[in-house]
Amino acid sequence: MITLALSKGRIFEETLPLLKAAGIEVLEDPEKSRKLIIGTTRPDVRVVLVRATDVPTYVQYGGADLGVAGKDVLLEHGGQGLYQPLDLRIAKCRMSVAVRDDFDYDKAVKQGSRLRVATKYTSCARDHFADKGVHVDVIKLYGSMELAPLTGLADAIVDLVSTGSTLKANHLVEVEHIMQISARLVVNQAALKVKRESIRQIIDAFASAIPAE
Ligand code: PRT
Ligand code: MG
Repeated sequence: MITLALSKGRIFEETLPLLKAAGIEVLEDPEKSRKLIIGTTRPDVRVVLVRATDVPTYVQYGGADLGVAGKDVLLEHGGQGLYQPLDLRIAKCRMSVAVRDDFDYDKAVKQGSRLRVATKYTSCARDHFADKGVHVDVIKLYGSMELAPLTGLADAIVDLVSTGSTLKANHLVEVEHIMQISARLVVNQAALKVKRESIRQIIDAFASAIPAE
């Protein structure tokens, strides 16, 4: 049996065409079903639905043989024990620094002010500001980062941006682009040895179906 870990929402939706290329179709719609384990048209392949941030953990410890996770999630997890053969170029966005539209970020940085930064991505945020030589207090949040600068909790946030409409709706502006994000295929290293043939076939089929840049 091959177990693939996916998260509901954009990762699941955007992985479907890649699965199809591997001859795999899921038998249930996770938005309608409450099942956490979904069968596929291949009796030897099943999908487990987990939180996006739990995908690397499931694959690392062998709860799943393969998984699809955003680069943001993998960087925060650390990637220990994971083989990352493919950038799938799906679920794309960018990781950015944003502030209130009335906050002078460049001035604050030039003055060497200590900045309060709220984010879910504490490790990426620390690395980014350390590289810039900017002193920061990083505040860990689990959601709705956009609210932090509006309430005075933080001067800036590090968050993912795709269309920019969430920032705009909350009177925030992007002031720095940290990195491009897309989802990666991750594989458990022990599973790759034991189930080499089946996993190779899936990796090769996914590779042939990755969307063009
Ligand atoms: O939502 P939930 O709390 O259940 O979990 P999650 O946010 O971890 O999962 P999900 O499905 O939202 O995201 C899974 C992966 O999709 C992330 O790890 C990213 O790699 C990738 N991805 C791509 C995104 C976005 N685009 C994205 N726009 N993840 C989140 N967003 C959010 C962003 O955080 C912000 O709140 O969308 C909002 C901004 O969108 P725009 O279009 O208004 O700019
Ligand atoms: Mg989300």
